[in-house]
Amino acid sequence: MAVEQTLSIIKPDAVSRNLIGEIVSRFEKAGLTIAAQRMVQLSRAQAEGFYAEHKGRPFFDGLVEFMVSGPVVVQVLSGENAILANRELMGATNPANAAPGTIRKDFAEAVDRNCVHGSDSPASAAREIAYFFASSDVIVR
Ligand code: RTP
Ligand code: MG
Repeated sequence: MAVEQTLSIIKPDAVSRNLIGEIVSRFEKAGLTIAAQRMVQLSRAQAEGFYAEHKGRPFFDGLVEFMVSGPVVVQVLSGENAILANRELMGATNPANAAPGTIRKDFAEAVDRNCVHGSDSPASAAREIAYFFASSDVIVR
């Protein structure tokens, strides 16, 4: 098993509904540790750059609009197989399809307001962590 880091975002819908603590608690109870964390109001350019892989998709403009609609919490989670472990805690992209006990099933209202983001591969994690954090900001315990 490999210790990995992954980029997590607690999205504007979850922040505005005071779910930061509930969500962080799930990460910690699952054995992931917070290696970096910051609240940020994304600019449009930041949100577009972060989701650049989806540019041109029909949901792209709405996704960017949503991600700048309020502050988000960006975090680096660290732990054994952190990338997949976080994706499993999050659940399916559409909360209607997410398994019981996942963050999206329990808290999210719709596919376009789905509470959390998590990196989907080691390459994405490396890019996304560097998008928000200097290496000196990331403290792996
Ligand atoms: P994320 O990147 O936010 O962690 O979500 P994900 O990997 O589970 O899903 P992804 O395919 O990367 O899509 C990014 C975000 O775009 C919105 N989306 N809407 N209306 C739609 O059909 C649709 N498809 C995707 C979701 O909010 C998703 O989280
Ligand atoms: Mg994704």
